Amino acid sequence: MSALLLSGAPGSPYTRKMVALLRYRRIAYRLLLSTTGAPALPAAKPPLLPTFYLPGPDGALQAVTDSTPLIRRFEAEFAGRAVVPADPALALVDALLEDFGDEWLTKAMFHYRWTYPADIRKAGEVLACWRGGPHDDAALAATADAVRQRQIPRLRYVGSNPSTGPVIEAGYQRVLLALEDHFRTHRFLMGARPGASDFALYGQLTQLVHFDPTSMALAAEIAPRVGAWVLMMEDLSGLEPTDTDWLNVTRLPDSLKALLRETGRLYVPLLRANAQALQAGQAELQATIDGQPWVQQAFPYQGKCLAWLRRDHQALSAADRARADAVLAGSGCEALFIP
Ligand SMILES: N[C@@H](CCC(=O)N[C@@H](CS)C(=O)NCC(=O)O)C(=O)O
Repeated sequence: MSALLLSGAPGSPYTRKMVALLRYRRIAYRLLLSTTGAPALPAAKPPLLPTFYLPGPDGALQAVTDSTPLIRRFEAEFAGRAVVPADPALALVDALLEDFGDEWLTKAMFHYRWTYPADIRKAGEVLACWRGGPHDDAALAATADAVRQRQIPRLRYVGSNPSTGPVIEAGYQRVLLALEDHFRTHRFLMGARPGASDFALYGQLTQLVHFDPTSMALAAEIAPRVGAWVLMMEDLSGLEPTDTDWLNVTRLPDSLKALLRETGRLYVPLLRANAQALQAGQAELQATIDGQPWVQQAFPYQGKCLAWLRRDHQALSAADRARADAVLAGSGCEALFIP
């Protein structure tokens, strides 16, 4: 098969997630940093990064987005070096943490980047450099301003505001500490080899831990192992994983359980309130997260995330589901599977 074609950007956590995954899986790829000059490529709807251009049933290229189902598609299409754990109960835990990384940790990324002056300044300029060709100073200043003016008002879509900011930041710090603790004894979230959740958290943390100054300074202070892990995740092409490298789901380390507790504490109430709002046809969801009122636009996409997780939980055999439920009990995540 010829190299997979995708477009993306270094400042896009989901692009970083997928490029690192392709490297680890030794799937040849070509990354387009810009699609200008490639007019033959179809456009993704909605236009999200990364976009993959994959042959459809008629052989013509189709624009495909959404890292989570793409990872499963590539698991089926390319053999070996799987990122979905072999044990279905552990695979559910991995999928849950993947979603927490993709959908919750991205709130921290967006919040830090577009809240603090130093972060706004840097992201405006650097993201602008990645748009189009080289910029002279005036063009860079103008593009940086346009990027900022587009992104800052979008803070409300992720639910970041002065009352939720402290909840987002305290959550980010606890996640860093749980990861730091985990990396005292394990190389990856899923054991001695990475799972889909490793790549999801990695994607967001490329930005939080190594790009945006405020969240980066915090990580440097309290989580050196996390900083090292992020840089290592970038290229795992030389790792030789074996079947026994996965964690044993019946003996999950407390550090991983701490991450599940964060998922239950922060993300699960959001997913449930979002599902209720969507069901009632309401444009806004209202939740209480960590004791704070949380109001944001309801997201059909996160309704889909919840449906995928419920489908995966439902698809487990009774014995596997019992093992998964035993691990999730008391984390707050069990509430996801109660309709
Ligand atoms: N669920 C998607 C999310 C992708 C996504 O949200 N990408 C961001 C950039 S990191 C994007 O393209 N946002 C649209 C925009 O900025 O206009 C995935 O997993 O790939």
